Amino acid sequence: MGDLSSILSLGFDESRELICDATTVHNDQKLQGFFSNVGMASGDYLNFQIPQNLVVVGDIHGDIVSLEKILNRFDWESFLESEENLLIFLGDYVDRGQYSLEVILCLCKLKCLFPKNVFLLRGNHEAFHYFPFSSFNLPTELRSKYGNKGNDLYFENIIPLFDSLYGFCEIESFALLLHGGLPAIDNYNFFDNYRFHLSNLSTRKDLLEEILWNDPRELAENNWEYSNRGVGKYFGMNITNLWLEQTHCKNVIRGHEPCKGYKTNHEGKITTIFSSKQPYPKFDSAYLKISRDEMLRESEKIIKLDNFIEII
Ligand SMILES: [Mn+2]
Repeated sequence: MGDLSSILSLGFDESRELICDATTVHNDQKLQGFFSNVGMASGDYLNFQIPQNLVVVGDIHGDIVSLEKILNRFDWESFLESEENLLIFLGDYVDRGQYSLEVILCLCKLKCLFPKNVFLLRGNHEAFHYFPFSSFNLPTELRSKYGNKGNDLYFENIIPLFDSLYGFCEIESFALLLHGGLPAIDNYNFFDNYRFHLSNLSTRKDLLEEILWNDPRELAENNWEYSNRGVGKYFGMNITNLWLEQTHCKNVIRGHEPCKGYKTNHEGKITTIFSSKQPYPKFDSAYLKISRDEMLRESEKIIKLDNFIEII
């Protein structure tokens, strides 16, 4: 894993320093508002023009082995040398798997090495203090590794890192990227100013809950239904069509649901990518890689993204 394997031998203080450094990079980017020639950040919202190449990685859930395989498969070091290439992670880095801290450190290292082309979105597992649920095991992992210091690391350093993650990404005229799903908007006025709303997710708990927790479903009648998860909603194709029409995008790319590497919903407009294997032996780990030419193909309104998924 080149430089990245060094994170496996980091001591407590060095680990904390790396997490703080990545948090600072995020917060500086959000404050400055603009950061590269292919895109910009405004608070929690990222906006890009179509990059030269795009790689998207779904839920990792503490599976450092799958993460390493994926990074090696697309040769991360040469890929990230060009600032025209983007690497976007869809959230849910921690819990369930055994190596949550190592995954966090690896992603922090990537962000610090390549701040302009590595972007980390927030998953529901990175928002525990907003939406608590019972299967959360990262604090336990940290306590068993470092005792009380592990607790401090979680509350003093990891929670601020999670709060610094981006919430929503738009690649103009191509795709909307987010962890869970599209909020079930019923007021069209929302779209007059949707970028502003999405840039302030930390003060819009209603939107944040849906973005982190929603799932697409093939609903026959309703626009949306309550989710069995107890948080968030199931959203139907009407919601997907509304968002895509209003934003002039063709695809939605999200994670959040375990699957055999990927699945599609809503006539192929939504692609789910899942990149964790160790905690989910029945499922597969995959990532998406697509080039600028492929993203630009105008002839088809919906680009079938399953052609660009690699299962590892
Ligand atoms: Mn999730």
